[in-house]
Amino acid sequence: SKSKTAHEPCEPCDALPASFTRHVRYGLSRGEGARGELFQALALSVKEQMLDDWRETRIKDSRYDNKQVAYLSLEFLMGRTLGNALLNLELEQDSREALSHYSVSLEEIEEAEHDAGLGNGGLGRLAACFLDSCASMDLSVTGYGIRYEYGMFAQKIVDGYQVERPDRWLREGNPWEVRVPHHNVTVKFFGHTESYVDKQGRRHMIWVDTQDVLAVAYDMPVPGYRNGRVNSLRLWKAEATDDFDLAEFNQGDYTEAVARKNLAEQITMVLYPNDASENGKELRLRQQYFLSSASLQAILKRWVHHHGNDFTHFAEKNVMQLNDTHPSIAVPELMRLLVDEYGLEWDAAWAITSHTMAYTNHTLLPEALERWPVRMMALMLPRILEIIYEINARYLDLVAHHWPGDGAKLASMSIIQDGPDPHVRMAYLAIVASFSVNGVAALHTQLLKSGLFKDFYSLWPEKFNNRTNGVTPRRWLAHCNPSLAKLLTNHLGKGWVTDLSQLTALNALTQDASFIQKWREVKQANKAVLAKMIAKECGVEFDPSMLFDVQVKRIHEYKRQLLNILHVIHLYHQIQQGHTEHLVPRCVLIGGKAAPGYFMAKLIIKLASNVAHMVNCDPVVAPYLRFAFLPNYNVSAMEKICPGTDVSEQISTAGKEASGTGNMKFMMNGALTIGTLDGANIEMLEEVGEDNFFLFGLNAEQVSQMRCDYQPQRIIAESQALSEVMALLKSGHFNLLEPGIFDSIIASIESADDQWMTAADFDSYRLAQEAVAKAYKNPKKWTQMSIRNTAASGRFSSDVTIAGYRDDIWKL
Ligand code: DL6
Repeated sequence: SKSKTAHEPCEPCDALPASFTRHVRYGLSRGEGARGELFQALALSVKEQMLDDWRETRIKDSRYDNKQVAYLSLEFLMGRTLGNALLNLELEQDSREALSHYSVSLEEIEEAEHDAGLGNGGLGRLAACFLDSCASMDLSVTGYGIRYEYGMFAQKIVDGYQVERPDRWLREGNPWEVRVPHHNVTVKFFGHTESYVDKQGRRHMIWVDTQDVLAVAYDMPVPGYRNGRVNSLRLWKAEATDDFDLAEFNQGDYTEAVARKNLAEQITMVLYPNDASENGKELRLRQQYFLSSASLQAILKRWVHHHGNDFTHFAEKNVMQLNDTHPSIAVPELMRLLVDEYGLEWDAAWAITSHTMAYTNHTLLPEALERWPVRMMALMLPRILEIIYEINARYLDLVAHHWPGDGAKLASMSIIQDGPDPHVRMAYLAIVASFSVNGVAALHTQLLKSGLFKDFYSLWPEKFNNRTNGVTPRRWLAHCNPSLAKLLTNHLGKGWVTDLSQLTALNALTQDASFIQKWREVKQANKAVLAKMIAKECGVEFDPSMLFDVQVKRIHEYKRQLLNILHVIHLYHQIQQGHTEHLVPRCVLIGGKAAPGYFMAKLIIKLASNVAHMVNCDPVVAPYLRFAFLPNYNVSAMEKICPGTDVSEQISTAGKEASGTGNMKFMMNGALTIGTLDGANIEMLEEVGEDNFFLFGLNAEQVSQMRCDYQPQRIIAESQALSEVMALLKSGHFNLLEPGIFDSIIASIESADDQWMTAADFDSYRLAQEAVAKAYKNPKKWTQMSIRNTAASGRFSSDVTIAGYRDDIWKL
């Protein structure tokens, strides 16, 4: 990977141990090497090892005029970088050698790295997995995001309640990033538009009296797996422009100028912590435009640098993948840049825009589809709004042609949602402008086509396609589960790391007693590691001989952590009644963050905490059941959780979870899934077969049929188990000191309006859990099922997903 071209000689950099010693010598403030400082020194020396390849990657991509993909995303949930970088660069041994003079292990140093939590959950972590796959597959793909000062909040649990704490992840500095000021650009806000006529008689619009913000570029390296490619993640930070300050200073208004400076910097201050809807916050729209404008300006500048103002081949050489609607304001912004700044005619600009934009949808929840008030856009982005109106007018001509005389269709499909307070429908804008619209699992895409985007599908069927999500096997197997990785490599060779389909060869080993034994030993050791973490973080003893049953993800009603808690209550009740004969001792773990303003999700956390308290303090229950709520679930916690899990809970209401990616991480690490026919669970089931998956519940069609006449009270009355659980809940047993606090949870389960239909699936879930317990009683059979799950997980490598994007969307 260190091959250099003849005309680009590079000074060989120090080998890692020498470079580390140098960084330690000049970097340590406390002399004796605190872990955080040793981490900084190691990270800086690892980055140094990448610098040549990073530079060469950039040179190679521009020299061969490679088609470039810009992955535009408001979120990149990178987690820690060090361990993954050492794996990809094959620098683990060197790092251990470098650290050998200090009484600290590499693992301890890795723990000193703060998670880069620049995302909420699945969508942001998917972006991070994609970056790893793109680099590992030698693809010229750059991530563009925001360098939030505060990432995803840290969650504390106080008296059972979630409390949010700010996450100042940059406090100690970020050793991975490089500030690249020559790539800075300015982004316009507010002001107004004016028109003028040029010498040729052409009318133009200009956007004037704007308040400009400086977008400062920071690049993070993304090394491929042992292939010499180092791609970039470009993160933008907002700063005040000098001009901006100067005008105010000249008027002598010093304090106003400083305050304005802070206003500019607010744009990239904090990640919005809602995973479903952002409630129309002005700052959020500013973030979206800031990211989109800065990234597109940088891309166009690079183009002009190489090709001058000739955009004829721009669309052949560039793709912008929009990660959900969040960056879809990039559509009118690209039009603005091409028309207003580079002087293209509208039609030429539209041809380029509509051949470079591609949109990924990540949700079926209608409330998560972004809409922005027209009045807000008119003030903040006046020129952008004019362009959206123009795009809409032209597109509605097409709709009118397709559905002649159908005024209702025009209204329902319009990008502008009319009414007393009109809104811009961002998903529609993205669909209209994109050459590709994809869902993230087969069922999700099918539901987009038949439901949410039905009319668009009938207008442009060729745009719609499915790309089932995946996760990177580097981080989510090779790095996070080194003992399983070693076992796999010993039996299958190393090839699986970049070709996960090779894991199917494991099926031939399911009858090999010694292999089964080794597999079990690995799982047991991983469970011990997880148990240690639970003891430390939750103060609850998880016994590795018990079944580890885990649900970690954002807390949301549709994900139905509530169903899981009801089942725990059911087990608790059974044990207290002395019905223990069929029980398998079980440790249940739930973890995840609730959006700070999401009342029900926060109440579900409180219920989990209170139930856990009652379960764990009862000595009669202890031999059979333990229950913990893990605070502050994040990427690095998942790296310990998925290797040590026996059963993974993927129990969303069918038709609500777009795909899921946690489900794939667990499967790869040999956990069995208890799940509904939702999202990518369906494809996982197809791969592994019903004998190795605990399926339960209504399917999406049954859910929508039952919604018309949903009678949860009748369902509860007909189920003895659920009646008992509800009675216990209503008795106040879990909230003796806080009467009534769970009333809204009880009401939601009993309500005919319960969209998540928790009661409907309870009995089916309970029976599936009984099947889990029965299977776990047979260790050999269980282990064989575990091996088959890992064996069948190859399709869920993000390499496979990215191969699909590469061939069918990006056409690289
Ligand atoms: O596609 C990644 C991920 C899916 O696996 C999850 O099923 C889905 O819920 C998540 N979607 C979002 C969208 N949020 N909003 N808006 O996070 O995407």
